Amino acid sequence: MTITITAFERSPDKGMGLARDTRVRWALEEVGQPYDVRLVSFAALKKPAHLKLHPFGKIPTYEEDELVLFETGSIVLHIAERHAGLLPADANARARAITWMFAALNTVEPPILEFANAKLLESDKPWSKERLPLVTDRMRGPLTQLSARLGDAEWLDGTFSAGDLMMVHVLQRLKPSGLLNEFPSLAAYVARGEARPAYKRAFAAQLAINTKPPVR
Ligand SMILES: N[C@@H](CCC(=O)N[C@@H](CS)C(=O)NCC(=O)O)C(=O)O
Repeated sequence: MTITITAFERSPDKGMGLARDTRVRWALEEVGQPYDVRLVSFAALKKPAHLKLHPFGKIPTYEEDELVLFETGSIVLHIAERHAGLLPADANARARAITWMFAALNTVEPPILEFANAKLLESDKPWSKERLPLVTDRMRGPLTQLSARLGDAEWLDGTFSAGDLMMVHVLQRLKPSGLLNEFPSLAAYVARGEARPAYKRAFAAQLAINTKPPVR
């Protein structure tokens, strides 16, 4: 079985690990599956060859022999279902871990992305000063609730799972703003995720690409 994923040739975050290929790399590292990476330029993302793999022209994609997947939720779930290490054996615990994956992607990530976009892409707009507090408050709600649910636990539901992997990666996007520090238990949770050897390998692999001098 050969696994190939796609990643940015040059990530806008310069290798901070926020690009979503990091989630997929992390999942593959957790389950011990080797993989190849095909680097894609921004221009190539929207060209027919890439659109055949990803209808929305984004990274990452996942190819495993004949199978082609896009959407990190689907890719990480596929990896977790086929290899031991990311989902518990007990059926109910497994369903709960998958629920946390969906919670990360459907409930927590959207307001974080809205906040990040408001800061990064809209700060020059005349309405930005008024909008940013609204967007920030919309994000604080789910973060407060997530922090309350996590409490002092190490992971969201017992042992580390694909649900934690997804949640930690989603929360990492808050780090540059400093906002994660408003929620010390979430900041510690993210730090625990980042301390995992599999995460460190995934992070180092994407950093190496993003710090390589450009080919002239
Ligand atoms: N929901 C998708 C989002 C994928 C996504 O937005 N990828 C970004 C990189 S992290 C991208 O390719 N952006 C470039 C673009 O949209 O042109 C997933 O989870 O896979």
